[in-house]
Amino acid sequence: NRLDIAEGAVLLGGRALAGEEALLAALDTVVAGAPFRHMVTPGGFTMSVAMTNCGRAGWVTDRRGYRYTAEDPETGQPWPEMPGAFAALAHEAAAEAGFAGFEPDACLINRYEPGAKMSLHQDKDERDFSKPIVSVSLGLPAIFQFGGLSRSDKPSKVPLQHGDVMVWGGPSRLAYHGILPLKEGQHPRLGRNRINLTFRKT
Ligand code: MD5
Ligand code: FE
Repeated sequence: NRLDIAEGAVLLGGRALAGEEALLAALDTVVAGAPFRHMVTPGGFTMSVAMTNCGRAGWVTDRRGYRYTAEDPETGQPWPEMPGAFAALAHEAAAEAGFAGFEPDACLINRYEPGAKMSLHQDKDERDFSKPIVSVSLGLPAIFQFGGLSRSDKPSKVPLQHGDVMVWGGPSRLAYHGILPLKEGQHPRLGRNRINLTFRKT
């Protein structure tokens, strides 16, 4: 169940379903060590998406800017280790999409409740854009906006469901993208939440 969305952008529909319980158990362990929090943008806005991280590096934002840190600023402790089930899924999905040898050092975990959104942006805080980004959708469905390399390119809409895995590499690595405000709903396993695991090599 593979859909090519654009050059380098591959949707592996339902790819995370077989390992879902292991992923959710690992997620609970990560969140116990590094709870979700609403970070503040450099412009002073509190994000509607709650975030945490695991792996050697974690993505953070505050009034000083966006960056990767080795420690959770809330606890002063290293981010929780990347669970084996996370790393294996990211590695396998990347290989299936044509990006062999992907070893992410960062996993940003986004939690969307109904109404939460992510405005159109590019992911540019990493050093090596030849590495893909792997993203895993869990819980409530969302509508992903997939744009072009210019902010003004009109984005297309891609529905993302529980268990879908997307790989963004090649020319799609720097495409503008976002998530439309989440619709109200109840997911049997995750309630009123959408969780997205975003794997990156920083
Ligand atoms: C999400 N998160 O669903 C998305 C999944 C973020 C973010 O955008 O920055 O946390 S990652 C989607 C993505 C990453 C890199 C490139 C592209 C999409 N793309 O080219 O469309 O919470
Ligand atoms: Fe992004």
